[in-house]
Amino acid sequence: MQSFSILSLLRRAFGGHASWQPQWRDAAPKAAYDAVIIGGGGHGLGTAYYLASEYGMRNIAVLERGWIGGGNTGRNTTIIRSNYLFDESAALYDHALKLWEGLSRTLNYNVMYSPRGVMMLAHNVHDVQVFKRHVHANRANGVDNEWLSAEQARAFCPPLNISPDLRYPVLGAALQRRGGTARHDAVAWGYARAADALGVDIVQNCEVTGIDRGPDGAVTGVQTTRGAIRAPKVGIVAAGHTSVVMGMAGLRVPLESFPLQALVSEPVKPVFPCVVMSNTVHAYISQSDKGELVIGAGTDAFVSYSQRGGLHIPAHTLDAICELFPMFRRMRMLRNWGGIVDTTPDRSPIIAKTPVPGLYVNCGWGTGGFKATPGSAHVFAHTMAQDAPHPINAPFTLERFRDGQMIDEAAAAAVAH
Ligand code: FAD
Ligand code: PYC
Repeated sequence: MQSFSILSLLRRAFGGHASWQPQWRDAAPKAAYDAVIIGGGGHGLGTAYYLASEYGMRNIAVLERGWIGGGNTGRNTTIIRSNYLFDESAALYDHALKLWEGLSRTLNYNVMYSPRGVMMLAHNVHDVQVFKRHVHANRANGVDNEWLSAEQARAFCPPLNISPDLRYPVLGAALQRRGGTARHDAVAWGYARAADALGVDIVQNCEVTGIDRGPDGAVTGVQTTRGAIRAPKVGIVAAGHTSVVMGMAGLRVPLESFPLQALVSEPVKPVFPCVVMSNTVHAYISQSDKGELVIGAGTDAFVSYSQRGGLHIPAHTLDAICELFPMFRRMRMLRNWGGIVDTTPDRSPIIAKTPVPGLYVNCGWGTGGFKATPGSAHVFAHTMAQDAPHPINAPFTLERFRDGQMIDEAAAAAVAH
């Protein structure tokens, strides 16, 4: 009888590699492509996947200066929802939510999308009014959202403390039942594997250091730490560093980069059934499938490219968590980290052509782009392939900051800035 070691069983199960991470060709870059994407996060890899799968563009590459998913995609608290206020945003984020619903099947890779419900707590009259306004606006757009009393909120999330004695008592909550979480790095891996299978080159450890333009001003390619690459189309999807990369083409963007932090606890048995967010006391929390409580904080008050952030921010967040969920007071926190988020003045993204022919940009997701990953990638692929925006991203231009056509989603961002 044949015997198997655990390692050989894992190798058989995971295609020859004793790892949960799927394998793709870690390609060396070619000298020329039909298009390159700068940035191997979920948005960049997803864009490459849709360019290949929906537009037949297979001679393309994703250039990542570190490792794929090592940016904000692998650092976020994975909250997915589409309860934004304005019509333009509802269309964009709900497009993404619908794609999340079938993404594991589309990619043939389990991204662990879990629509467990996202509940946003109201702690004062202003919160109640704002959230009710969101509930009504969302429903008018066909996006699910409902108002709960404090008692209904606790029935939905039993660990929640609704005592009127709290410094910021819970007065009610807005609940989007289709909202939830997904496994962040699986999203990068799933898109990478599926794009690779269609012939896309994924090049890690390849930093873009320059953008080349021809005599007519149009893009002709990029300079990288692994040599020059020619390409008539270049997509910038480099969250946290968009201003730096756009600067290589001589363009300025209305973005500020801030550290945003998160932390996880020691793993415990399933105890927390949903996602809860509170902008007023400032905390948001869910439980991962590994059992860790996943907790997020606000941005630091100063701009920075540091992937760390000030210590007082997570400390303040833990105060808020302990007041709202007293049963977590004795838990230990395991680790915390930061990511760099690019924030626009109206807290909405830019997904657009730029004034430089052949150069496209997808940026400005601030604290909230994970939820948008499939939708953003899908419409950005359309924009790059057709050299024209998809109707869904048509309002998310660079020019709106010049023309005043803002889409102000500061309240829906739900993270303290
Ligand atoms: P990234 O994953 O950051 O990918 C960009 C990539 O570009 C990086 O890998 C980087 O290395 C690469 N790059 C940069 N410069 C270059 C260059 N010159 N050459 C080559 N490559 C380059 N959003 C939500 O919706 N829900 C949440 O719960 C949530 N929580 C968050 C919590 C934290 C702590 C943080 C930091 C963010 C959170 N976000 C959340 C926001 C979300 O993570 C981001 O908006 C989203 O992941 C951005 O994805 P991306 O693919 O655009 O960027
Ligand atoms: O956009 O839902 C969100 C979010 C939660 C935490 C950080 N961003």
